[in-house]
Amino acid sequence: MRKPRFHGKLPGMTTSVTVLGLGYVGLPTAALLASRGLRVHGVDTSAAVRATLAAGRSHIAEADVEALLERALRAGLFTLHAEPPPADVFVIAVPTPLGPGHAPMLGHVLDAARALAPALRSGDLVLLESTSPIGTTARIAELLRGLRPELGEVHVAYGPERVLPGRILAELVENDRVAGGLTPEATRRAVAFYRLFVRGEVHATDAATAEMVKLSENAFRDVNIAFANELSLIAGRHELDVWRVIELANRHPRVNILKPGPGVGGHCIAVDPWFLAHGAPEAARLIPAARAVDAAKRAAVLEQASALCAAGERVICLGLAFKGDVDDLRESPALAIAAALAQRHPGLVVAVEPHLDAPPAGLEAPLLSLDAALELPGTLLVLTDHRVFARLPPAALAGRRIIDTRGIFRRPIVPHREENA
Ligand code: SAJ
Repeated sequence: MRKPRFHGKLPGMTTSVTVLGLGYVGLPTAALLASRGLRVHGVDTSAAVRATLAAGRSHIAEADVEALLERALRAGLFTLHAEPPPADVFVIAVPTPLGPGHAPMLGHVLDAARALAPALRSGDLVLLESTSPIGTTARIAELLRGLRPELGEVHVAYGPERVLPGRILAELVENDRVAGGLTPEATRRAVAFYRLFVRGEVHATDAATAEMVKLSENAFRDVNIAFANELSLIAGRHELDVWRVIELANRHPRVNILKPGPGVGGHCIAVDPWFLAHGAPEAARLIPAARAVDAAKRAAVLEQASALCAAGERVICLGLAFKGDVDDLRESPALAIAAALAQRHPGLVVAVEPHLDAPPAGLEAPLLSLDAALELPGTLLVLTDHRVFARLPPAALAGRRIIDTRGIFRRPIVPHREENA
């Protein structure tokens, strides 16, 4: 049974929240908080982002965020700022990219902490949500103590986001959440804050555990996708259908192999495992190995397509986004493979990405609509599992060579009995 949820105000009567970083996590979170009646100050260092949002337009393609944003603006509950205004709670949701040597770059997080320091009051809660190496929350607290030594207690906690791009608003509300403070009081306040809008359970822990939980989730996924990709490489050597192998292996009650693909993309799963490995390099063996398998899978797809181009064949790359039905190109294996292929074989590569109007930076190949591309002869290289590709009728594919890295054109599962019938 679920515990009763907190529906009232926070201890200390929270009425206002300042959200630093209005990207894929910060913007939906800010809009959701405003929809719960809280006064939300949105802070972003980009004037262009602030102007777009102030006009009621979302700069991220994410279901329902724009409608929520418009309502929040109309209600006067969401305002935009270059510098953080005072508030009861500060939420930091800025990027933490990878730097040279796979080292986490904490510059944006530390800048955000420095920026909010002048607005801090004693008793405020500072909540870090950015994916961060273990120990970052403690570092923020230390930084704030150094900048505002005269303040009484400031509560600092970590509350990692777990939302899936494409379903962000729904998952913000429905998913369980982990919240860990540097002190029991910071944990209590962080848990109470999330219970204002989270319908899933909110689990209390300490800050460092919460940091490792977040990293473990994405590393788990990366290692398991790498396993599926390794199987696909092995099956290829034996000329076996890896999809069939996985389908049948997954009929075992304790086996659940993920899907192979052209490699892992996005700003999370391809990046976060390094945050774990970097903190304890001598202990981390599987995590770097999974990253190496990912690189090997990307290279294998590129070589397979490149061999066709070398023989004079046109290759039509279906999809550039890092996964199906999103417009996000960050760390996309699809884009990386298409771009490398086009660079090696100018004039022989075209791309289809229904979410874009023009080829993205780095891709020296024409971008065609799906219909226009299917008018051309050539091999179809499926790189992204967009639904619009999967729904292509068999007639549109007839007589073509297809490299289906995502398995979208496979026949539906054939039950064992029928197969043997
Ligand atoms: N992928 C495969 N095979 C699979 C599953 C995924 O190749 O079986 C690929 C996708 O095509 C994509 C990449 O992996 O390129 C990642 O996609 P995803 O849908 O697994 O995850 P993300 O990156 O969109 O979001 C992840 C989620 N984390 C987990 O599922 C553990 C999300 O809950 C996190 O909030 C998000 O990272 C984040 O921000 O950390």
